[in-house]
Amino acid sequence: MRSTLRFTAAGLGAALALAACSTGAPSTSSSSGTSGGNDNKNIAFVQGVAGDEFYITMQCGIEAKAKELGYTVTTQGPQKFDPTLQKPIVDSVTASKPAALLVAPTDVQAMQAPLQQAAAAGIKVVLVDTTVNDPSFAVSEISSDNVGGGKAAFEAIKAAKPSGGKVLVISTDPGVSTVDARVKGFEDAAKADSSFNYLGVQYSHNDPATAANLVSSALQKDPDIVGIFATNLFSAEGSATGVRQAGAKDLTIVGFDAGPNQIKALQDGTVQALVAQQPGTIGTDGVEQAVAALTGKSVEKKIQTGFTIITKDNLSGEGGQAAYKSTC
Ligand code: T6T
Repeated sequence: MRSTLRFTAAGLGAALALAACSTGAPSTSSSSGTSGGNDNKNIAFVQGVAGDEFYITMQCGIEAKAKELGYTVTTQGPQKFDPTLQKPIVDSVTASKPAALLVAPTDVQAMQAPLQQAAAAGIKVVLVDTTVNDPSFAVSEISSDNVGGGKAAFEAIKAAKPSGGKVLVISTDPGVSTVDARVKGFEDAAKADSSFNYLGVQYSHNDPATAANLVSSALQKDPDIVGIFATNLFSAEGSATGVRQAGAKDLTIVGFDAGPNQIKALQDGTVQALVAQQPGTIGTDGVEQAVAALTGKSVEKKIQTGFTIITKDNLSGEGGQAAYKSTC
């Protein structure tokens, strides 16, 4: 396994002490280049959900690398992060027989069979971001160090609240490999530190309004919560709204992902730190591995990408550079 893990946390301690390209419709990018001996130059990208800046940034990386290597990309994503909506998209992609499929499965179990069928049809399947229970059919898997990111999120809360207290996690749904791993990294670290009281995880179904309500109710029950870890973009957006609505001032929110709304919440001071992934790199690595498999070159079975902790302190430098794109 190649590990491209890069963890940059410049300025974290100081800052914490203070405190489309994509729609449901397929979009196609083409290139006039050529590569290899195979005539089929079509790569399909199926996002976890359309309109999510994490996947839009990944799409930008995929399109750029595909163009360089002489491939055409068609991107589609379900309107919700939901396997019942993603499965028909995958089934129709399989029927259209692209050379390769880059896909972020929305559930470890429900997407197993449809993706296995894609691979059985001769399509080179690369899992980008999320995975399934048995990924052995995939030529490669590329994702962030999600357990490490969850642990880093706990450390960020601890840096802001060194005397400890109650901490809560807001996630999307159980069965999503990435966010489950982030919860685990956070939970293990929180439970290992006796000055913190881990209140557990609540699920927002990837809906910011639900996340906001969960946070409001949690703060009514436990007004002394000192930290919230929101495991992805929409959980973080909703958690920030919930904290704002509750008027809670002395609370640290650390969110995974760095879309424009998260950056704004950081600038406003509602959120104190963001764990930014490298979705563009996941995309370019994904295309490289797919093309390696298609051209008979050696493939890396597993690639782990790193993350950057963004705070107000590094926003004008490497933090700002790690922010996600809304368009390519
Ligand atoms: O956090 C990313 C992604 O890694 C996760 O699998 C699902 O949520 C995001 O797309 C952000 O919304």
